[in-house]
Amino acid sequence: MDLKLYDLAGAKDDCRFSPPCWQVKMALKHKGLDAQEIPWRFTEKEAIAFSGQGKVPVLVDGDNTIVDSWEIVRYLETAYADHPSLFGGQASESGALFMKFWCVQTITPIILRIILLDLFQHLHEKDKAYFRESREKFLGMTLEEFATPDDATITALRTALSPLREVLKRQPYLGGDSPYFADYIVFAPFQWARAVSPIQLLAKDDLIYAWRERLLDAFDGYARNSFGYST
Ligand SMILES: N[C@@H](CCC(=O)N[C@@H](CS)C(=O)NCC(=O)O)C(=O)O
Repeated sequence: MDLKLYDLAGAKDDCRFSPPCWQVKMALKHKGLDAQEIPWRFTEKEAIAFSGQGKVPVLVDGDNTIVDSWEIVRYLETAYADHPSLFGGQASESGALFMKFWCVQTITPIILRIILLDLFQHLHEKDKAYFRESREKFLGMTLEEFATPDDATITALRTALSPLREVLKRQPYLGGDSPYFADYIVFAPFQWARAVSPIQLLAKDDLIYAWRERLLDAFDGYARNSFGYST
């Protein structure tokens, strides 16, 4: 087995903050697979040109190159069907797909407002101008205008997370008694924040905090042992 994962890094090689990369890394651990995690910066497009596009995660598995977190995870589920399942069936795969879009459209944008300036500080110097230009074009405003790392935004995040909290009142994971891929989807933006920002997103008595702690400890503390702030 020769798995390689191109993984977004900041100024420091071990500062790994990309949510889609975190989804894939947790999925690999769930499958019991080890990959060489190759640090990659936004402006190193030539290093992943072989994949036919310019974004990470990129997974190389022998002769196969797979891009896009969702496609990578579906590939792993099929190629490593005899390893623990990430979905457990078609219905829960569909549920995870809903979770992906809920996260990307509702949760990630609020976290971005909170951590954006800290994130910018952690970028490699060679990425900063590209990041500022591309994100300001996308946002239609400067990073500083978009960022609101204040109590009101943290409250908005905690309110938006209410559906997750309701599930966790009834069971320890979205997957029931144990995590499945949807858990890693929602966990990933918390790893994004943890890698770059000291801001406390969750109250310590929140059920979501306890769920995040369990996932930080999963796979022998794989996520907890990654570079990040104790939040
Ligand atoms: N749909 C893709 C999104 C991947 C993506 O946006 N990756 C970001 C890092 S989080 C990236 O590589 N961006 C490169 C760029 O903005 O130039 C997935 O889920 O894999």
